[in-house]
Amino acid sequence: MLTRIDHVGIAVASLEDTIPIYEQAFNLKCVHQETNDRQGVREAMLLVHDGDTGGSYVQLLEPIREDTPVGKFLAKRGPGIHHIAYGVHDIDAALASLTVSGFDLVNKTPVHGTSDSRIAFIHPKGLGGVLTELVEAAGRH
Ligand code: CMX
Ligand code: CO
Repeated sequence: MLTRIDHVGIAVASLEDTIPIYEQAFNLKCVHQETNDRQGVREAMLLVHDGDTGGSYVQLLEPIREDTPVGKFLAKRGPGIHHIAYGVHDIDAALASLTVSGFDLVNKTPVHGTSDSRIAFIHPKGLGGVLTELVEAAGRH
């Protein structure tokens, strides 16, 4: 079902401050930035590896308001790893399978993600305390 690690999502207070640190530390390039109002974030994607099934990235996340998942996370825990995201070929099939298996889906149907991907979150409680995102890249369905 999973094709790759698509990204590791990291909650930060400031994209401007953190992007150069990651670029310098690992010689990464920030290849994309966007604001996702529904998710309540400004995000930056730093490419780690461009593979056959799509890219792997570090995703830096800055909240656009306090009452958002990343805003609440930062206030409670401070900066750090917020979620892991796996690539899938068919997110509808993946969600159907997880539903049958009884997992607690935050998104029962896919929502809009980075670069017009389709994404869905699975609650951390059922997955060892790790908030998990599935990503179907644009144009792959
Ligand atoms: N990782 C692990 N556990 C987390 C967590 C995270 N990122 N965020 C919250 N939790 C835990 C809390 O520690 C808390 O646990 P306890 O009950 O044991 O204390 C519990 O979940 C509830 O915490 P909360 O602060 O009250 O958070 P909410 O229930 O309001 O929301 C969640 C939690 C997962 C439903 C919410 O964060 C969510 O909907 N996330 C999906 C959307 C998202 O994260 N968007 C931003 C990223 C966008 C992108 O990647 O594109
Ligand atoms: Co993400």
